[in-house]
Amino acid sequence: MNFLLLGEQATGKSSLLVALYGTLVNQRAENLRIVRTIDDVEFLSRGLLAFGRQESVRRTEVDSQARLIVELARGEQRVSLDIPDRSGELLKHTLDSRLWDPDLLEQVVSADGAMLFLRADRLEPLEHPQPALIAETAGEDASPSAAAPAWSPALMEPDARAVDLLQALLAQRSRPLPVAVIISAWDSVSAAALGPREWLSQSVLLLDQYLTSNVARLPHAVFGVSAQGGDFTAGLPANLAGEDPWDRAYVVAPSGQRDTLAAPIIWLLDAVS
Ligand SMILES: Nc1nc2c(ncn2[C@@H]2O[C@H](COP(=O)(O)OP(=O)(O)OP(=O)(O)O)[C@@H](O)[C@H]2O)c(=O)[nH]1
Ligand SMILES: [Mg+2]
Repeated sequence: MNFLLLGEQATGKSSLLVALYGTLVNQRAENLRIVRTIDDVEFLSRGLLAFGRQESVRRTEVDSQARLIVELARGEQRVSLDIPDRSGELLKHTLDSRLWDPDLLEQVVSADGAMLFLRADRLEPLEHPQPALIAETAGEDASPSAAAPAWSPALMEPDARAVDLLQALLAQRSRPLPVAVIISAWDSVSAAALGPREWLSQSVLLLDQYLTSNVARLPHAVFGVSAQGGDFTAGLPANLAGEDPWDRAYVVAPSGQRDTLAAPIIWLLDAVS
């Protein structure tokens, strides 16, 4: 199975792969384990060491060819998994220039499923407008003229960019693409009690509506993911700091139940078969 990670810079793609690898290798996922690793997984082992020190993973370089290629056992079944970890900068460039990176295009056409990444702490709705915005719009010389930059795709809001991406992607495919929507840094969500789907419909409305109206071509499910288990910059609470990285990491499944990092992969495997 080829699964595609879709997300702009710093949306949590590599962090999820690292935590997923830790979960599988340490057999924390019920009924899913690694039989053998096929490619170099050093970047994942390094990531786990970083998580152990409460450090985030490094950003992925544009020319990186890192990928998770493993053979998994799911009960009696054997599944090969190939998940390239490309830099979010490549996707950003594709969206801004409206020209597919050839490598990315090949993956888009051949992928069996995808994970679409959005980072929760960047999308939480603002309770109050920011002072700078108020000043700009209420000021006497706040005419739309001089300071307004020319429109470009880079100025679109993250939810419009995500919809733009899915539209561009569907234009390249005739087959449906199952999508696990990953809300990363879920530990930073203030209204976590809402559950991932409800959070999406409140915080990323346009994407939520687009997914709903294209469910036949984009069967999907929404997961909250905390790959780090918390915010390293704020420091983890003592009870979490003493745990192994694969025990800190968690997923909130579409049902609202806490689950392991393997849950989005299991959903994708089911959606594809
Ligand atoms: N609070 C919190 N922050 C997280 C979590 N996972 C990732 N982050 C933050 O998100 C940043 C980016 O994560 P990465 O996994 O490197 O993101 P990426 O999508 O691989 O980014 P590129 O390699 O640039 O494409 C990290 O440096 C952390 O600051 C999490 O579980 N919780
Ligand atoms: Mg990365």
